[in-house]
Amino acid sequence: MSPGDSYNTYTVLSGGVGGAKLALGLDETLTRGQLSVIANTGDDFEHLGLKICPDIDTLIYTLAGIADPETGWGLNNESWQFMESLEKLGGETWFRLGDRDLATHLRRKELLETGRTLTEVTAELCRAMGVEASILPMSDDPVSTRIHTKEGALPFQEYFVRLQTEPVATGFDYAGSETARATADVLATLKHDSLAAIFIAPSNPWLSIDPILSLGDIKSTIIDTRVPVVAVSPIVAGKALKGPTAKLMEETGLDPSVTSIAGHYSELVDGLIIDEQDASLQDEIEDMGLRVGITRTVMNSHQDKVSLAEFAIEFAALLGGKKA
Ligand code: FO1
Repeated sequence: MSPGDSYNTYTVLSGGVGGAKLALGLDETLTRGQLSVIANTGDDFEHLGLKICPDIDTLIYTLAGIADPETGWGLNNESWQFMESLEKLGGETWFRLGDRDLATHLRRKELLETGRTLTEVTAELCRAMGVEASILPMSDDPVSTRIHTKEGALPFQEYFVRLQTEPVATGFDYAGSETARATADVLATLKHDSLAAIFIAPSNPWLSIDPILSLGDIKSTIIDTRVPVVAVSPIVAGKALKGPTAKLMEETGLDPSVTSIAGHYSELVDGLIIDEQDASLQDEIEDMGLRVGITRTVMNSHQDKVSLAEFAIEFAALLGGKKA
């Protein structure tokens, strides 16, 4: 970013682990106050009397540099005494809550019970953990992602964790999204006149991004924005880097390719960033009206995350204003 640019803030829509990697790269590349992250809350659920917000916590922990590097969720150097004791007492332990992670959930519960919104509580947790970027829950109202299967509609964490994404998916819905409102902070960020670009992180489009877009105001604001909107494909060479994206695509009749991702986002984005391994599909995607950025999108090292973020910022700047 050259200094003095009036368009110098960025917003990224993100779910958990995959999206958090790009958010971290952007946070490292940008300076204080330049990045806001719109976090998916469709995975949130009440469990053991706690309000669990997995994507928010994964984003906070990742940007704070304290996330478990193996799983991407939960905390590094964790201990599991609480889970072991709960097991002995006959409690549910299929959803793993580490001893340090437990403090986050208890503190969130305590703050929510004072009447603070999820947005305010999330800002408080970010402050406590030294995260400067603003992590904005998509809504302060409940929205629950459900996966439709032959056995019926499954709540997200039942599908994702307890059943290890085994069931065959036939569709999705986001319960509550008809009445849930995007928060004022989210809409202000998306409409801010300092905004330079909107990014859609390489999270699962159906499980992590669409819940955010299911909030009417957010989708319409993104469609109407004058700034470039750029998505990073979560699929590389027909495979998802993490999670069930490719499996879900096959189960719902989609070819697990970057072309299908382009089709999913074509009404919303100006450009799609794909991995070098998918370069041969550039023309096909450009024929859909999208600009294509080609780079290494597989993020293993810290530098990978920073390089992809820098590429995304440059690519968005190239796109300039919204397509006519
Ligand atoms: N994912 C798992 O696969 N198994 C778990 O036991 C688990 C526990 C967990 C605890 C806190 C948290 O913030 C996330 C946790 N996750 C776990 C990940 C979570 O299910 C996913 O990160 C998201 O919901 C999908 O992005």
